Amino acid sequence: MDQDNAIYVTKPYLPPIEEYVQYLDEIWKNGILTNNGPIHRQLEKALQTRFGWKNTSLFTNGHLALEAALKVMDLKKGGEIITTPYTFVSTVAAIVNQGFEPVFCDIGDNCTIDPNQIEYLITEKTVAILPVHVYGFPCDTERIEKIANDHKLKVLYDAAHAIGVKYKGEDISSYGDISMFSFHATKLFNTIEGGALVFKNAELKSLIDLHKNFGISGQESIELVGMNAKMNEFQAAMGMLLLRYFDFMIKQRKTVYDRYLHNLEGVGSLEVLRKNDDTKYNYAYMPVLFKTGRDRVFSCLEKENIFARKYFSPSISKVESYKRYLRGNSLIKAETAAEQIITLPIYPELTTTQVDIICEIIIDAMYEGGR
Ligand code: T4K
Repeated sequence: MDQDNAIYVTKPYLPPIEEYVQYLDEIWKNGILTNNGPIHRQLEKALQTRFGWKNTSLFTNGHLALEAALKVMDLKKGGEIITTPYTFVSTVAAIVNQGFEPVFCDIGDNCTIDPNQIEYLITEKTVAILPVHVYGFPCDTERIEKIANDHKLKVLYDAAHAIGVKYKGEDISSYGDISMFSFHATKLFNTIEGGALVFKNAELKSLIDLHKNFGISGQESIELVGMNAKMNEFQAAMGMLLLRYFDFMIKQRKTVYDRYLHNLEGVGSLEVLRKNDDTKYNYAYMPVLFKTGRDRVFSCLEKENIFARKYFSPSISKVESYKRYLRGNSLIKAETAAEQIITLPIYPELTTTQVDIICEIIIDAMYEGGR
């Protein structure tokens, strides 16, 4: 690939510009740019209808949505939250920023948190579990729910990657107390930046909405110490449009995903990570573990202007600022996966020819290293 045709790990799908301009016209007419405007309200409803989401609140990004969730869950400050180190740093930063202690639990199948390890980490200070449906692969939600019920813990799912995923016939948001979805430009469904909380308890709706708007409940009333985390109308307009294209985007991604599987399955010393059974997947990422030679493959791709990523490397347990939270339990699976992972390019416009070229480079790089 020459530089002009470089391929990145993702490329946002953009709707026809004329369709966005129609929304711009509407925004210009309304004169409302943000603060729970009409398009924001439309998108909240449209997402609920499309995905069967229960109570929903939109945010300007996924990270602030996570922080807001931690604020409203009525958790004892300073408490411990069991989470995974195999995630984007946002997950753990949210825990620390909100005054809790992250406790890292190793991963199991599909790089999601290992329920077998969770119970060993529970102490009298544990207040919640924050698992991540990493790459859109559902966690073992049933085991996690049982542990949470047995120990009276809350469950907040980081579902940043999991929009549109169904597990055992249910939308992924139906598991846990609250789920956070990210609509960042790099996600399969984007609102430029953006995110949402979806939650079981309807009473939380007004509290969450207060928190994301400084705690303001009226012109002269401020009910609590809040934040500013509202989605604006330009973001919401992008979301309304991309909802029209959601099925198309998934279909295109599936074609790319299937081509990778066809080309890479059975190639020695690599493992294409797969969804668990009972999952209707969204093809959010194309994660591959290279048991040997990961960095050689990565740099061979880079030389050809193919910019894959090592999501999620390093394991957060290896990051200096977070090492103080280590408890001495083994995180070997997370740390090994972080050293072996490459997330390959996947997005609707990627062609099967491009996938074939990427796979050829990968296989050649592996042969060079003697496989
Ligand atoms: N929890 C989890 C598990 C998450 O993965 C994330 C975010 C969050 C929480 C927090 O949600 P948000 O607050 O972000 O809504 C990216 C994203 O910024 C981040 O949203 C995402 N996870 C993370 C996995 O990936 P970077 O630093 O890798 O992004 P960047 O700018 O290097 O972009 C990657 C590639 O995408 C670029 O090489 C080119 C392409 N790209 C990127 C942008 C921004 C485009 O083609 N167009 C674009 O507009 O973090």
